[in-house]
Amino acid sequence: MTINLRNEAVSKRLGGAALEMLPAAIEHPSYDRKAVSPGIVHIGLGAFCRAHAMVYTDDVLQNGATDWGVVGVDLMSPAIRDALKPQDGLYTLLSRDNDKDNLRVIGSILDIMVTADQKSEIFELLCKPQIRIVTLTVTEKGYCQDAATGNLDEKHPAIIADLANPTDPRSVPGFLTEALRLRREAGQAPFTVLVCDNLAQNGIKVRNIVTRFATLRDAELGRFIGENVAFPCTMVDRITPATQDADRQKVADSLGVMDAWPVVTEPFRQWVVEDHFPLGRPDWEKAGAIMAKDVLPYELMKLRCLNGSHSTLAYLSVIAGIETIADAMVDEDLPKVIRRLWDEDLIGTLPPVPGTDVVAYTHDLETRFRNTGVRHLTLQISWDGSQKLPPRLLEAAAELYSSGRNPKVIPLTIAAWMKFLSGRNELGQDYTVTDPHAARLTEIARDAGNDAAKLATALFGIREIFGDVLPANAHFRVAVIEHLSSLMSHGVRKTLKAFLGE
Ligand code: CS2
Repeated sequence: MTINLRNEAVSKRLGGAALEMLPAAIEHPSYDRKAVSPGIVHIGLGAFCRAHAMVYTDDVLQNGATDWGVVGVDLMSPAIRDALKPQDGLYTLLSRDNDKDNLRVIGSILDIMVTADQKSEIFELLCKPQIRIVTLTVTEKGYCQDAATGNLDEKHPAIIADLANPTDPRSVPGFLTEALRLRREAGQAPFTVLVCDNLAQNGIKVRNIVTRFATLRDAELGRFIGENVAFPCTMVDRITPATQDADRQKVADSLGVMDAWPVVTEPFRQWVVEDHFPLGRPDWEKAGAIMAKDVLPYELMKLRCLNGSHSTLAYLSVIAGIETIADAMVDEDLPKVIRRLWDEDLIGTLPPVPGTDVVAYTHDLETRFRNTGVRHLTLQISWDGSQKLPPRLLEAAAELYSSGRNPKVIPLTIAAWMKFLSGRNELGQDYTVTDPHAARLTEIARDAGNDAAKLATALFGIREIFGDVLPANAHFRVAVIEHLSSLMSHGVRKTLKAFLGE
């Protein structure tokens, strides 16, 4: 990681010793961090969890709990450890509401470890009785799932490798299975696994994935995990783009010390958690989390309305050369497209959500998307479409068709994603298609060129994305191909004008 700061005067680093020197306006832990012991291991320390679960837990520690600190684990790279360890795990959360900033230093991460060189130490920690919860934010693709069914992708290279060498895992299912096996061997009751990624019924899906992996490894271990490990479902929400150098500069200027990896986010946050924690849990409800019996209605509302409209904005914007969500929201047509997505396609598919007016929720989303303080790149949201489109929009489309209704905007989004795979926008600029299936997808796009039917037909054939039902539906196929032909021949602007004029 390179850190370029203009302000040479800021040479001191954020850390325990710097807390007392921070300007009075900067909130920071007032609890004694040295008196806090770890109760949670968190896997995947990206920006999102540091704007979300870590903040709820910081609130709990601020309220006086001392046994729910977090040890972060990264399965991929040492970058986050190398940035945060010299800061004693502290980092700054910069929450921005247009031009109003709020800065807070978060203290819930006590230590950070990396599997590449600390695997046995991490497994040892995971066998300790005081670790009662493992939380995860590893993105949709991190679970090695078949996105269309939500089942374990048994052909995934990391799964094949982990089944061949299960005591030295590199995949998330392999890692959780090995940790649970070792913990059982150590005579400890299993920790609760709390999946904080955007999958509908995330706890149920990941429970099935891990149980399946464990069964392929050893049927008895699979049975043990399936019967004894709790995987509560949860809905997570806070818009958190990747940190940019300008944000580091802003934080350094405000704090007077350097933070190698602050996180920028919006003021809004929401967390709904299924209340099933056999070994106990922090009082997250005191920090504003909703502890619920049934999380599914919240998950569907958030995944479809927020994430679904994000993907719609993202693909149309990337091909039109619009850089951020806030820019897309001042476009003359794009806000109308997502309004139609909500009103005509999505809202009708949702079960009632306790205490929530879903139409008002979509109006609040518009306000959140318009926040110019959060530079959320449309290209970032475009990542991993093969994993994101099924839970966000394709499942809703299948439900609509099966009840005799034709979705209007979802086929347009799918067409935009297909067009996006060409890797070149309408201004003639190239961008990278980031996706676990990128090689296959971009090859199909290259091969099909400007032949909409050929491109769509080849992509519909990918079962892991589209499943079997939607590609067999003539209404869906025709609608996608029509939009795709229009995007190819007339571009985004004219396609949207024609679509909105219908
Ligand atoms: C976004 C999400 O990148 C994306 O795909 O849709 O990260 C979104 O910002 C969060 O889920 C908001 O909670």
